[in-house]
Order: sequence, then C-alpha cells, then structure tokens
Amino acid sequence: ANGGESGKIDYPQELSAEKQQTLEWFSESRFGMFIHWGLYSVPAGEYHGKKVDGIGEWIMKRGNIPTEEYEQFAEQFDPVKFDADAWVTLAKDAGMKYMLITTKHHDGFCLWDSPTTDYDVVDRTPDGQDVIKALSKACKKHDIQLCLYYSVLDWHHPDVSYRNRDAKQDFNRYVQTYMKPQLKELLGGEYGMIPMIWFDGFWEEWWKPEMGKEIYDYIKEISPSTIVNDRISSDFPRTIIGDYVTPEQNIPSVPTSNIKVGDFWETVLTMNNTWGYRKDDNSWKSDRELIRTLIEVASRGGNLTLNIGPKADGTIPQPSVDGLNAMGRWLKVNGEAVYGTSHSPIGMMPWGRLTTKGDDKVFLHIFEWPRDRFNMRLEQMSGRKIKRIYLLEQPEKSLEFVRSGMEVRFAVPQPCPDPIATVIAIEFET
Ligand code: FHN
Repeated sequence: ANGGESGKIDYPQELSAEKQQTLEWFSESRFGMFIHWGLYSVPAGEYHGKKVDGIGEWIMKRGNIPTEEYEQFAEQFDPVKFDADAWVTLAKDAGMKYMLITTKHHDGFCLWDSPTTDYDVVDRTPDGQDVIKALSKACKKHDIQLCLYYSVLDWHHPDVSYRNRDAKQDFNRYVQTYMKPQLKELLGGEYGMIPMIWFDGFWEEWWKPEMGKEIYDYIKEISPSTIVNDRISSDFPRTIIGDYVTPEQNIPSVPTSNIKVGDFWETVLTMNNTWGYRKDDNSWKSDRELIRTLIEVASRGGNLTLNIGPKADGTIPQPSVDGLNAMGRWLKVNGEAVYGTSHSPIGMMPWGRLTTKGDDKVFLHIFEWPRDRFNMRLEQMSGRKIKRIYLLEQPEKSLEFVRSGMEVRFAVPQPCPDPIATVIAIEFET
C-alpha cells in the first residue's frame, strides 16, 4: 500500500504478509498514546532557576547542560507515584488502542534495564523500576499494544554524541555494539510482541542512508511483524525508509505529495506545546480541539497518536488527564465512526467531516448543527438505497428522511446533542 509512483517510501518495495497484518491492526486502531518520559522531566524546562526555551525534552542541548550534571537528574527521577496500570487504564478509557513510549530519547537515558549500559532507569534511579517492563505487563493485562520509540542520535553515547566530536568517535561501533543489541533487548520478546518501532533523531551527519537500511533489515530479522516508521533514513524526506508515514504537529491533506489514499500514516501531536514535561507550559488544547482533531485525522484516513509528558514523580499533568477523559467519553458514544473507518471520499464540508465504514455506512460528524433540517448531497449515494439514518447517540431512533437522487434531507432533533461533534450514521442496503 505504500511506495510506488506517488508514494515516497522507497524502501521496502514490498511488504511482508506479517507486516501487512500489523499495518491493518494499526490502521483500524486509529488512536494511540505517545509518552515522552525521561530525565528531562526533572528540570521540567528550567535550569539553575532560568527558563530554557523550547520543547522540554531538548533541555540538555538547548540549556547546554554538561553531561555529568545532566546525568545527576537520575537521582531525582524518583517516580514514586508511577502506576503502570493507571497509565494504561487512562489510555484505554480514552479510547486509545496502543501506547508508544520513549525507551531512549535524544538524551540517551534508557527506560528499561539495558544490559548494554548502566545509563538506565534501573541502575541509576532511586526507585530502580524497569518502566518498559511494568508497562508491558499492564498493557498485556488491559489489552493495549505497547509500541516503542528509539532515538537514533544519542547525546550521551561517546561514539556519537555531538559533545565528543573531537575525540575518536566510531559511529559504526555504536550501531553494531549499542544500537543493535538494544533493539534486540527491546524487540526480542522480553517485552512481548512489539507491533511498532518508532525511530527518531535521524538527522545528524554521521548517520548514513545505508545504516538506516541496515537497521530496517535488522528489525525484520529480529521481529518480522514489527512495523517501522519512516524516520530512519538520513536522507529523509527525499528518501524514505519505513512502513508508514509520521507527520508531526500537522494533519496532512490526503492525497498529498508523500501520502496517497490508502497509505498508512499517523499524526503525532502534543496536547500543549511540549513533548517532555515542562512545568510552565499551560497551553492546553481544549476538549473540542482534541476531539475534532481526531475526527479530522480519521476522515483523512490516518491515526492520531496524542502525547502526554508525565512528571518525574510519575504523575500525569491533570489537564492531559481531563482532555483524555473527554475524548474517551465522546468515543464511547461515537467510536464506531472512528475505529476501522476509511478516508472520506469527500473533503471538508462546511458542516463538519465524514468517515465511511465498509460499503454500508457513512458517518457525518457534525460541527455546525443545523437549525432545523439537514440537506446534503452525497455522491456515494448514487444508485444505493438508504436503509436508515440515525444519531449514534440514539441508535434506536431512526430519523425520517426524504431522498431525491443524490440528495437527502432529514430533520434533526433540537437542541444540538453534542456541540463538539454529533455523529449521524447513514446506513445503506447491501
Ligand atoms: O526531536 C524530537 C522531539 O523531541 C520529539 O520527540 C518529536 C516527536 O515526534 N520528534 C523529534 C522532532 O521531530
């Protein structure tokens, strides 16, 4: 489904049956949780009493914090309130189907007990809990898929750190003796079957296109069903290696230059303006923006992976919790119009957005509720008989409609049931 003339994924040319299956699961899921958690949640945007601008997880570099000093944040990374079950339940109740966590971000600190280094949560922090292990157990229990993020670049590892360029660095040694063993630790079975590995940090000069290919092939060897995102080619975005596309902080129009209808993609998005926790960032998206964003993404045939940045004590900022709960309440009623749906054949409409399911259902996500009647022209109605029209809020109550050709008219109840988005289902005879 990817690659080819208008798609830009160049490698691989063909997807294996195992990967196809995982991609289908991925696409049906539509909604997941991104988690950026690491030592940066200790300084939380501030260094020596001064604000360091930008996204929280970049504080080591942007704040020019010496490595030895940054390492000491590990002693304050004491997640006494971390409750893996509670995190997974939060995701599940929000209607999310997977969780994607930073096993190692650019700062190089590892959230699992890596035999390859002692720069990890078990060896360096007071609590010493393997976070990935705890989450993998909780995910299994609650039937959520655990997916893993891994940064290619590493500001801590002497062989690749930008701080160490004057020394004799051996980039290939990092790939062979650090990155590959770590990927094996993560994907080799210890943490269960991982459906998706999410690379990032591919843009440093030392990282070469052939290294990206080597890692892509290596993942296939150690975990054939695991799908790989599109961020391991150093030549990105001209050359893309991977199985699906990951736009960031924007919702692509589809089709576009690198995504065509039917391609697999996922928008990653923050709920405020940072991925890693910053104590001063209060620019939270409203419930309405969050829910409508999910609808927008689904109507264009993609996934939404929405980020939380937990604090160093293991708690999740309350506005994130509130926003996720609101999404969960909406999805409980309207989930059918999101999960397993397909790209809308019509674009944005003044009244809202549209998703389709199989051959027999169209969902209208109404943002602008009509004052009395709803009139619409629907190309895909041509030659098909409408069986029933109803609100997902009240599935047992059919709405009366009048049909003429490709137009349909029906009265809607007042007042508007859900001003954020009310979903009307149109069911066709099959
Ligand atoms: O540099 C990272 C950033 O910190 C964050 O992890 C995002 C998430 O998609 N990715 C990179 C920037 O594209």
